[in-house]
Amino acid sequence: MPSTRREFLYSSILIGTATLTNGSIGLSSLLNQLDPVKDGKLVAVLPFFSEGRAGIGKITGEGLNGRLALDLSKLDAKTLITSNNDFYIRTRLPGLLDLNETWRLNIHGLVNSRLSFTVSELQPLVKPMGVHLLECSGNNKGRGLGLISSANWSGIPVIDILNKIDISPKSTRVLISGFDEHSQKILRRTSSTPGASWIFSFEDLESSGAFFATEMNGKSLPPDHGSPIRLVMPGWYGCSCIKWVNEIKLVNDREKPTSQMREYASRTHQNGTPRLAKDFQPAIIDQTAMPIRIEQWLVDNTIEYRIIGILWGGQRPTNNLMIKFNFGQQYQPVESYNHNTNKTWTLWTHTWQPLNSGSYDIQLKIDDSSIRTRRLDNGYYIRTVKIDKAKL
Ligand SMILES: Nc1nc2c(c(=O)[nH]1)N[C@H]1C(S)=C(S)[C@@H](COP(=O)(O)O)O[C@H]1N2
Ligand SMILES: [Mo]
Repeated sequence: MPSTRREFLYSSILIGTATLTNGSIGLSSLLNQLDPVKDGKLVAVLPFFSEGRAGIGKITGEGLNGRLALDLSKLDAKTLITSNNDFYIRTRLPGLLDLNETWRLNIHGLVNSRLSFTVSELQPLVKPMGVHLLECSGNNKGRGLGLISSANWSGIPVIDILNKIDISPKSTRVLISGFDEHSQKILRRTSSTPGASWIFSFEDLESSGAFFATEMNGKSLPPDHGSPIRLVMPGWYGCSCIKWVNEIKLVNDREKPTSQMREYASRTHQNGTPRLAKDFQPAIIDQTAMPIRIEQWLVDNTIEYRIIGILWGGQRPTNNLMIKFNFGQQYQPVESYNHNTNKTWTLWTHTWQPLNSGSYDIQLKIDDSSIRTRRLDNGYYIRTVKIDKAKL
């Protein structure tokens, strides 16, 4: 598209701002991000119905109550790597943690000799780890489903550390713990339990490509994201990605699940709360998709909608994404996307011309029974939009 055409489109978007109705998202903030692929004029961005905006784009609370949700409505091709300031936060720096003290990673349990590393001793092992997405298993509509982000990480593969340890043959599992002593009072409504640790099999750590992150987007790890060391479990829910890691304990199959594992048992799709850590299933994010922005366009004097969404989780790329706009309707293939990684999210777009006014529940599915999609199947990510034809 010639640049003059582009400029014309951008200026018409600017004029469009004045026509925004209450509850719509400010278009000016989308100006630099929109790719006006359509020959038309963007009129409005519609909000999702019956969702909260708590802590979206603004840090709320401290310590265990601290939260920041990403504003997903602004996500586009240029912001697929979340900046350190925008990356979602679930639990801020614990009040009792003094980052000025020398950090130690202590290794003990079923080992033939204990080990301890300082951060400077670990530094030579740091490598680029690439882009990986994190999502809180408690991601919810109260925060616009914004407890999800993606960053470019550097760190140390967990396997590289395990290889330095003289592990007893009796050990079958690895307990990874982080600092989690908070000075702040725990608010009941956030229903968070202090104490952050998770138990993994050696196979979990190896096959997922688990690593101890020390850098996020080329900067040392920010305090709220687990400075100086946090675990990243690629493809697993955020609750297993322990921050402020200070302890590795080699354990066996008799080890009980940690309080964090029990707290998150249902959100990580366990069958009840298993009595032993070994009976927990990997906290893997299944293949998932949801809409993030509903754009209203004027094209050749007719209103049409462009839905922007994301596809994330899963173990292998798919081209079987389907969409429907209410129960009872037929699913149809999503128009445009190129899914080639499961490490981070992929944008998709779909044009939609609803025939009637009303409320539409946008639901997605993967038309491939060999791909597990538990949260798509149970409707977790259905989002609702209200179309009012009289207002056009
Ligand atoms: N020490 C510690 N680590 C923790 C938590 C915590 O409360 N304490 N929360 C976990 C949860 S539930 C999530 S979703 C991720 C969030 O990481 P982020 O805040 O860097 O996005 O950290 C995990 N690691
Ligand atoms: Mo989480």
